[in-house]
Amino acid sequence: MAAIQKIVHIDADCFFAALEIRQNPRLQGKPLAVGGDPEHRGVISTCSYEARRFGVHSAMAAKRAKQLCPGLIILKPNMPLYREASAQIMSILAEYSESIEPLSLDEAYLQVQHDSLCRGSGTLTAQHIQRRVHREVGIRVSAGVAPIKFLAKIASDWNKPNGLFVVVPEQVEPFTASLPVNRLPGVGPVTAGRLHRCGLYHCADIRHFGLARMVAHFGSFGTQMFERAWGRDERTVNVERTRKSLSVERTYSVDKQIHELAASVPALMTDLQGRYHNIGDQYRIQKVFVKLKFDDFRQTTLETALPVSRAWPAIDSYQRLLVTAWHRIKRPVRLVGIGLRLGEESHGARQPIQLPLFSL
Ligand code: TTP
Ligand code: MG
Repeated sequence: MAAIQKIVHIDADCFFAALEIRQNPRLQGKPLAVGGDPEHRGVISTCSYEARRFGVHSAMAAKRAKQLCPGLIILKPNMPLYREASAQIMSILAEYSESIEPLSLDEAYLQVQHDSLCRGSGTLTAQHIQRRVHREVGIRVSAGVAPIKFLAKIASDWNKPNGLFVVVPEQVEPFTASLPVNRLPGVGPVTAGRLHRCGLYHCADIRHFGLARMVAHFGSFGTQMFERAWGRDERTVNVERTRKSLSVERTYSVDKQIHELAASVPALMTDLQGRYHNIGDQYRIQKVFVKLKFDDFRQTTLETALPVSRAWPAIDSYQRLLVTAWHRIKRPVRLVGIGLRLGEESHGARQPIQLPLFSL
């Protein structure tokens, strides 16, 4: 049997907003967001917990956020500030483990090692990191500890903000049994709705439903959900993680017709740009791609190289691809996705692309 792993997942609390408050403490306690201009179709990147009480959240149109919370202060993003803080956090993490997998500017997995500081205790490692980030970076991070990767990530979200939640090996089985299905990785509101329609609300229900029926209803993702529902996740902390693509997609409540596809692109591109910044935007964009899922659940993807001269794809490059892809099946569309295929770092010599620990 493989040795039990100890994995810590760290995720900063309202990262961009917390750094803005650190820079200007008078913002403390106020509903604050970082994002684009409400008058120019701007989108919220994140917001303080005070703003979240009004229903404001990431990826929401800034205009809508202002309607929900008229007193909302919206600041423009200051990426250099966020990158510097991210590098500081990652270098603190590096003191606690040699195996770190950064997922974005404010989030990483650590494999706890026996011979490291804190001598192999996941809980102590998490507590030390939380204290040090607060003291040295001036913001709070939440932490999750578990023997399994996806549970460590769920655990860091469990008691946010400034939370610490530990799932010990004996708790894996009962903890996952009672986990609501929308907590499983990759399960958004649409899949959660489909699971609920099958009578599946908690992971225990998925276990009883059985693998065969999960696959019949949800295809290969059904297998993954079934595995996770039993608390199984073979993945280890992946130090050499390379990012090859980045994408965003939307499932629409009413199917779209061909003439409506072009209008869906600007909002998707704003989301994509947010994510690209979030991974540190140090990757060169090599190709753009689109994905369409039709009302009969058939899907197609299509990609094309980005002209070398362009740093960021033009809206019409996605719009043209969508139309070409649509002509393959010619049916109403339930899901539109757009994405980037990423190449080596945009600055510096040719080398394998990694998420660098200290220069995110
Ligand atoms: P998250 O960790 O998802 O969010 P957060 O740190 O703001 O809040 P939480 O306390 O729930 O963890 O993302 C980290 C940063 O990435 C966030 O501060 C802003 C940026 N971001 C975007 O720009 N667009 C997005 O859609 C999301 C989700 C995040
Ligand atoms: Mg965060």
